[in-house]
Amino acid sequence: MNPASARGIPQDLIEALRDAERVVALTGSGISAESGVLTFREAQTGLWECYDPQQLATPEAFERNPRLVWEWYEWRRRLVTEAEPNPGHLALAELERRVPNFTLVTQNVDGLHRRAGSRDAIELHGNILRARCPAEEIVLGPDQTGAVPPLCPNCGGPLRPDVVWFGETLPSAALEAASEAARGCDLFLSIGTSSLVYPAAALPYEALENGVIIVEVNPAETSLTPHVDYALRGGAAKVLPELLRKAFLPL
Ligand code: BV8
Repeated sequence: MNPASARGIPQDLIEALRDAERVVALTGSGISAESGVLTFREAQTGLWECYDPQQLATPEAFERNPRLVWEWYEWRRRLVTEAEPNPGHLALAELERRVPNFTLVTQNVDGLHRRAGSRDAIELHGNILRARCPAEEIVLGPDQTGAVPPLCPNCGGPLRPDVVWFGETLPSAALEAASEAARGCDLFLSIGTSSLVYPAAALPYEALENGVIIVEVNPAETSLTPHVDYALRGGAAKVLPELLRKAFLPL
């Protein structure tokens, strides 16, 4: 399908969003780019520039060098804590209030959607602000022990970031809820994701199979682009507020 690549936002999309009963938004690290948070595939900086995130975000890396992996997450935790939600995050929190049935699904672990006011974001890949004990499946807040990585207060084993690493399965309840929402919605927004990481990247195709209108918001083309109805070329922090303004301006 050749998407309407939008210089402006097509009127029929504005009306489709205004009339939609059930909307799903899937976000990736691109929506946090304008908050100053590196996207997952951008080159890292400083101490971490010689590391490939995909090599660090694995259980094998943590097994091999728990201190290195924990310190990488500490660095990222500090970055996201200093970051602020941007108008793209805020627009999705507003959309949740405007649409009768809205589901936000995020691949991001930065917690910025919650800070922007989104109430029920489905965090498919976990949350970097939480840690957990793999042996006891308990989830803890920030560490007090000072060890690196911190130790579980119950069993004394090393805690790990409460995120899903490559090679690990996603939380089944979260994935099932996201999949059900994608299959049953009227309009699906894919925002700020290269659509490369599965099984999250399968969600827009599940919507497509059910005749759902698919909209992509991304300054660049992705593997999903040929399949969408509308490809809005631009940053989420600009495109999303504009889309909402046009769809929900006081009539
Ligand atoms: C699993 C948490 C069972 C950690 C992350 C087929 C089926 C199933 C699995 C696989 C499969 N093929 C391969 C696999 C394995 C793997 C996978 O998908 N690999 C890819 C690379 C091929 N999947 C898994 O391992 C998953 N587990 O399936 O278990 C299994 C196990 C083994 C083998 C088979 C099956 C687990 C995946 C979860 C990994 N954890 N994060 C952490 O963050 O530290 S994923 C990580 O990538 C982040 O969560 C990130 O969100 C996510 C996806 O990346 P994007 O968000 O898309 O970010 P990216 O940088 O790529 O793109 C940014 C986009 O934004 C760009 O398009 C850019 O143009 C755009 N952009 C930039 N600026 C803006 C913007 N957009 C809008 N506005 C802007 N201003």
